[in-house]
Amino acid sequence: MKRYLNFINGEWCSSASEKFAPIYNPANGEVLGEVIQSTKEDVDLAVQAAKNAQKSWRLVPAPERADYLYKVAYLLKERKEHIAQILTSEMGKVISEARGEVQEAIDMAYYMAGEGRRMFGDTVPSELRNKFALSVRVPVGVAGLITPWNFPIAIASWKSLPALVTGNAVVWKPATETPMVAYEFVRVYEEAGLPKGLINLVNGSGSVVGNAMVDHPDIDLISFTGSNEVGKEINGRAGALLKRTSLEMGGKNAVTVLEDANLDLAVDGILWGAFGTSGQRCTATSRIIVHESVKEALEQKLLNRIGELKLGNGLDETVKVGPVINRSSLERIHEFVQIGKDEGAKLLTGGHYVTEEGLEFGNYYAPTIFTDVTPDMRIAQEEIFGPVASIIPVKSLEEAVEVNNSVEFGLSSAIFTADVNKAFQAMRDLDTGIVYINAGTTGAEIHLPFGGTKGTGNGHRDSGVASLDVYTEWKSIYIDYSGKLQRAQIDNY
Ligand code: UN1
Repeated sequence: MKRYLNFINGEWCSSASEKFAPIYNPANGEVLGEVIQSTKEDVDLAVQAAKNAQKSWRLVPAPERADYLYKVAYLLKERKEHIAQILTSEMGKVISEARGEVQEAIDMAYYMAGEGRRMFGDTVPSELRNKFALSVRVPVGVAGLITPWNFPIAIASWKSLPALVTGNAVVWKPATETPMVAYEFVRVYEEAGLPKGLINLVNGSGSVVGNAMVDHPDIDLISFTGSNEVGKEINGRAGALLKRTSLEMGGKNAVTVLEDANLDLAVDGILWGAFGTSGQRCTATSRIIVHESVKEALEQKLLNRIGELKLGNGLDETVKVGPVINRSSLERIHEFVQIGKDEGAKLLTGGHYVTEEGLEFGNYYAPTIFTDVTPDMRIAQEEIFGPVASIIPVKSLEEAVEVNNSVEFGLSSAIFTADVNKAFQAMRDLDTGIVYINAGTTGAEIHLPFGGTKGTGNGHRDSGVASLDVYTEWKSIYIDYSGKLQRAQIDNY
């Protein structure tokens, strides 16, 4: 059985714990390998290696640092199919989406490599004569990355690439469910020749490895994507140490369909947004806010099309919806369906496990739509992270915006309308970090900031140029060439 190890200071290594956990294929329950469960001591070693390596890395010119990122991009491109196959086996998303995800990492590598020659600072006029003022970005130090299983390579790329190009070293804890993709990504960094100690991989649980990272005095920042519960805990622990955190913690994203919308287009957007990746995206569509005059027509069109969503093993190219990640997730989704029924929502379609022949050993759930949902119901408020969406009827754009904004999260929203005035109004008023007009809630591009308002995060952004703010400090520099001591802010001294 293949064993997946840690990568510390340029070496693949085990842990003193000598404990391994099985890696499952969610499509059929097959054991794919096993992964080392690390201890706090492994985190210490990784941090030490990172701290050491960063001392010289910060002095390497950024365009030279970027050369490694170009190599990462080329290697990822070469191995795209190989990594995508592993991603589907380990995580379950369908192969076309897995390819798309690896592409997201490739794009991010090229984009961030370009940053090595930009990474703009500012030059500004000084208050005083013969004085020059500028501000530049400098690395923070050692970046601790904690990443989720639903986008095991894309999200790791959003964090590790900007961290490295700006001159930091990395200690990375991938999700326990997806260590094989993490291994593949680190192999790419290794083969790109990245100097040892700059990327360190520590596998294991959040409660041991994650906490040790958050508490470690020599990890200068934590960048985390995952559940709200864990994000809040990280925020509390890191906050007590005045440690910088960048947190991205999910959504309760809505598509709004107005009375003048192209309904077929809206249905395309809803099916892809709600059931792509089996609804396991932070950006997944889980609410459908619809003008009451087109509610029935929309429901009918959704029902006509839902049968297209063939369930199965994502390695089968004809499959549209893969399994969910594990049993406990499957059960949690089903519990939400029960809650929806108890709250009085009407089940339009789905609402059950799928155990037909060939799928009986996997974690399959039928694409599910509730209707006549009211905005205060739990199924309309809480993140389900599965293939379940709720239709909420409204009477106007204003009401739609109010419903859209009446949840604790603010990641993504979408509106379908043919009225340009309404589109602009929605663009302004939808309180989310990402807004789509006439497109679904998923599919953010890597060169734009990714993140959200309210409970979705703490104001930082992944990807896009904004992500540089997570991994750099500003240093302001004043150069006085007057030859005498000039006192700022003091008149006639
Ligand atoms: C996530 O689910 O956390 O915008 C990331 C999207 C993808 C990334 C999703 N590009 O849906």
